[in-house]
Amino acid sequence: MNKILVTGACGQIGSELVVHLGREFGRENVIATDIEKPSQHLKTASTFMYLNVLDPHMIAKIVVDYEIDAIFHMAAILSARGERDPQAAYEVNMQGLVNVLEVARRKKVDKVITPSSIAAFGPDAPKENTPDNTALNPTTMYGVTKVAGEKMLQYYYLKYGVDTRSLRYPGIISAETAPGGGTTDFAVDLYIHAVTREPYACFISENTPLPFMYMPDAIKAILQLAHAEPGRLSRRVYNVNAMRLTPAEIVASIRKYIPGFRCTYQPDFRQAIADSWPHSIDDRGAREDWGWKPDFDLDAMTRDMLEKIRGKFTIL
Ligand code: VAH
Repeated sequence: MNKILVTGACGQIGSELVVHLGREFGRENVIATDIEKPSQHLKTASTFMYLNVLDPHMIAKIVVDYEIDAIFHMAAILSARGERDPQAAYEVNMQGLVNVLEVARRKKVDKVITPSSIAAFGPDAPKENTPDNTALNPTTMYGVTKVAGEKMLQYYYLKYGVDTRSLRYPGIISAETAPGGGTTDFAVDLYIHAVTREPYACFISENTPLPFMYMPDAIKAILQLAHAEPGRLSRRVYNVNAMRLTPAEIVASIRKYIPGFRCTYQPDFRQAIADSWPHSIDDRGAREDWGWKPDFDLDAMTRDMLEKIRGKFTIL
């Protein structure tokens, strides 16, 4: 990898991934793209351009002009927003991915790395220690596009030799860029409300177990997968896991540092989405094939999150 294109660079994961890629490859070698306005941080870390992944000609132009040899395709509409507008989620998540894969095939891009999600699993998958290989019957459009996307990655690898790589992320918790339109966004909201001393009405019930990962581990995972020797990969899509957490457990961890934090629970339509997902994930494949191992547990994440969020509000 020398010249990298990132789509969805303003997103929750994309915005932090670009900073790490810029440090590793140089800002002139990382073309960060999105349809949103970039932060100053993003503009400093990379070369930013406007790109809508529904425009295959623009994707091809950037790949040719900048001699792109690897694409991190991060642009997607997440689960909750996807249930409000399933057709938009299908178009962005499916057509956007196919546009990227077609350009990669035609312009000989070496690698395409793009996230899948534990949202690819549905109610009939094992709830605890959900394995890489099991039923993939999601009940959300987001999950449907993730399953279909996984199959497209497999097809382009087998048929055209595009080195496609993917990881099924759990809920990602981060301090830098607020997530948008996800069912697991409550976990970030909890930390922000605790720091700003505002009570929070959590839209997921307190004892709902879900798989989670702290952003530094999410970045570590996708970069480890991207750098893995091709011969070590036994599959295109890997489960990755870090923590099994309920809202109540996150609140209890926060209260160790902010005792007065108040949280109530008012589940909404997103509860049914969360209930369809696994509680915990078996990621032995990633650990065995490319050495995956998370660094952060709940309290280490809480300490780091509270410090980072306090720093942001102090600056503001
Ligand atoms: C969402 N953050 O909530 C995403 C993620 C497992 C959840 O895919 O839709």
